[in-house]
Amino acid sequence: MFDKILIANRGEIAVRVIHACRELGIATVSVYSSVDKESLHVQIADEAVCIGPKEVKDSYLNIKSILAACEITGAKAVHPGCGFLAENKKFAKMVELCGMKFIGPSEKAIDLLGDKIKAKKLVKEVGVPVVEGSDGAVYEVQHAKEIAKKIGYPIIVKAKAGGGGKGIRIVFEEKDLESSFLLAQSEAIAYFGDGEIYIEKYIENPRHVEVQILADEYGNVVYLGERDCSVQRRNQKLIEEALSPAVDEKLRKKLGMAAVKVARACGYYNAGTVEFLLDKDNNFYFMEVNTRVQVEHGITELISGIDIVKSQIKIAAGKKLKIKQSDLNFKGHSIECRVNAENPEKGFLPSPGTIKDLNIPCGNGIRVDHAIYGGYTILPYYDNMIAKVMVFDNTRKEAIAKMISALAEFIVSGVDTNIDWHLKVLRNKDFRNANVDIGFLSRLGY
Ligand code: MV4
Repeated sequence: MFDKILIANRGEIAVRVIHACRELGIATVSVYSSVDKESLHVQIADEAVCIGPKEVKDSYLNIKSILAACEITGAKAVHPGCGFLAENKKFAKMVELCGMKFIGPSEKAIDLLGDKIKAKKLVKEVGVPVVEGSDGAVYEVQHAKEIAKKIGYPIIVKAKAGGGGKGIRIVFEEKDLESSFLLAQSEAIAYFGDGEIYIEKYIENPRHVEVQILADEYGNVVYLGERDCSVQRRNQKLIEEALSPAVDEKLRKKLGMAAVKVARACGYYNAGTVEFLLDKDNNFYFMEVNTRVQVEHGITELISGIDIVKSQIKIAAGKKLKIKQSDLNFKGHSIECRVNAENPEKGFLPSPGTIKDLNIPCGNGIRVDHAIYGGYTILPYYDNMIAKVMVFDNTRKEAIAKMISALAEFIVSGVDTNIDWHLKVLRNKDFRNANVDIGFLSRLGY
């Protein structure tokens, strides 16, 4: 096992990784930007190294500086958390070239799965359902029109290097295709430096259902059930649940086996998430693989009893998965609400500032992952998510009641938060009836 791990991230995920390391008896190194010294991940780590100024490109995305911090402290492995460098193949490669272990999948798997066209082709070859569309990249508007005519509108135009919803455009009629195609292309160049585009039939009002997997370096793969992340606004997830209320035992097994097949097809190891769309008739389609631990991993931990972050570390240390699929059973229902420092009445305007009064909910079946404390200043330079409130209970109905009870006790003064907004959504009739899809919040005007 590693004796020291450097965590190349900040906020609640860095704190989460530090906890896992501590439980495994591993020393921890935090990194921080010059304005981030007061952050919780810096305070609780065994050591901390400043890696640059406030701008993320010069600190949390500064590969050279992070590798230097590893060298100085003698860290044996790097956990990238989520976001920042977590899905950066160059970073994964550099960490390993410097003689350390990257806690995540191989550079090769990150590379393959980062190319959505390659990933889709491979997944299709192994017999996992994908959405009908172009056969690879489309370079000309005229070609796009021909494909769209064949598969029928609406269609969706996507960036090969995309993911998480950037560089995508939905097109309902041919007259809008040209402008959408060109917009997606220029957005893709701007965001990813790669303008390659592909086309799919647009699946209307689907659910976003994603399967958590764990795989070791010896070909053992298990799935930990799915999460339903349909309650999202402009590609930002706000409420997630595990398991999905739309998935029954039979479908769960099919989704799980499909996710495992995808992992095997690309020689995947460590933790990963295979994302699917689920249409009204419960047909599922592969979308993409997230090659990192995700923000919402905690709700899967609650229903499966598996510590995903500790598993990641053990896998990276070369240990075999101890669990088999037949050992796993998923129990109860869990929900997560992402609490952000923002004002929903002002278009979800971020609300950085200093926290004064603070009461974090607690109690039976309540878990709050966060990186805040009274007197802490939420900085305007980084993510405004301040806490993930997770609840676990026997049924979905009880979990919703528990979440309402927990959030009502969550007091944060000094900054605006979306806590009351969450309480409103939790009381919404469609949400309570699990009648949601990815358009749910936009239909409510959010
Ligand atoms: C789609 C889709 C509907 N039909 N593809 C692409 C990346 C991702 N993670 C979600 N993506 C989607 N792909 C087809 N063929 C719907 C989504 C989608 C979405 C699209 C636009 C705005 C918000 C969205 C939220 C979830 C899923």
